[in-house]
Amino acid sequence: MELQFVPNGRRITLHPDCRDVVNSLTPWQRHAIYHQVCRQSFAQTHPEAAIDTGPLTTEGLDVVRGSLSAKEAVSIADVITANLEALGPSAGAHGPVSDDPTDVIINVAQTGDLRARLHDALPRILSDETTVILERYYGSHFRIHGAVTYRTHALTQQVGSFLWHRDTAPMGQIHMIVYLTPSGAASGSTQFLDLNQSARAASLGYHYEHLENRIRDIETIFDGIEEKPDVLCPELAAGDSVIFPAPRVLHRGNLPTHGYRDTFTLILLPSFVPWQADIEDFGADHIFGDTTMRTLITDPFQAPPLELPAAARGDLNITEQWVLVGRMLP
Ligand SMILES: O=C(O)CCC(=O)C(=O)O
Ligand SMILES: [Fe+2]
Repeated sequence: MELQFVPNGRRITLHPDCRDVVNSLTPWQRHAIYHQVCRQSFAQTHPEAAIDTGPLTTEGLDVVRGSLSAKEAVSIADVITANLEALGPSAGAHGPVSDDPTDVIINVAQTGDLRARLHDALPRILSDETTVILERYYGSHFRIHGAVTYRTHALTQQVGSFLWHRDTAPMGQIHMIVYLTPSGAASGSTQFLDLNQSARAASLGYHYEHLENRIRDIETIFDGIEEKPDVLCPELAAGDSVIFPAPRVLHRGNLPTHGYRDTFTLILLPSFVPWQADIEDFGADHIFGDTTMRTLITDPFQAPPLELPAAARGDLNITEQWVLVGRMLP
């Protein structure tokens, strides 16, 4: 069945007769079809748009220097400290809230002054230069699904996102991590394998590992073969960003060895309209509030995408080869 759409202001809505068909697709297909519709529309409205050969497309990683000035980044980190201090001595301003390694990340509430500062910074983070990088990669507009602010403290044991993984998400998902404190060997960082080597690891059986199967040392996956992993770990100043398709490339965080690391991560998805349109029409609560990060079980044809009812979510076991090998589209 050919999918039908109806115009809805500056957006499109799925024709009600097609709802059942879309609900019967796997979540990856549902998001990919939406992305393809966005690409077709963007190609018509932006006939001059370049075909991308940038690092985000070829390697699955790009770095933007000075998304924020160092001064602005550090002053936002100071607001994080003040907010956590105001919550009391065990809120994580100056140390992990417990010895449990899963507590090493402090998920900072993006409220009050902090929310105002982050909201105000969005146009600088998603500058014209960065928008070009993202639109070229997507071949479409993009939207901010949500944002998270983390403070991470030094701890010897590393779990979760600090072990090699790919995120189970729509294949069009991008994470843009703005470092509010510098990244480096002692101050915390993020490591990557590029698209080719992530696909190679997938062919060797390592891709969307559950938490209990994730490893810290990616060399072991490449043990039996000649190719060796070339781990990429960009050094970033406070205010620099790293952009990567989190479901497509293997990555892991590195905790600082002392002090803390502060990051502000935007979770981006393809869109029919520019990111600003969602904020104009729907506000920013869905970005800074307590949004679900379970982006896969959202309906991209709704704006902003809301979580689907359980019955409409589909099977979350990955059987699709294009997903396993990390392609953006089928
Ligand atoms: O904290 C980090 O450096 C890793 C973050 C991560 O895994 C992600 O953004 O998907
Ligand atoms: Fe991740």
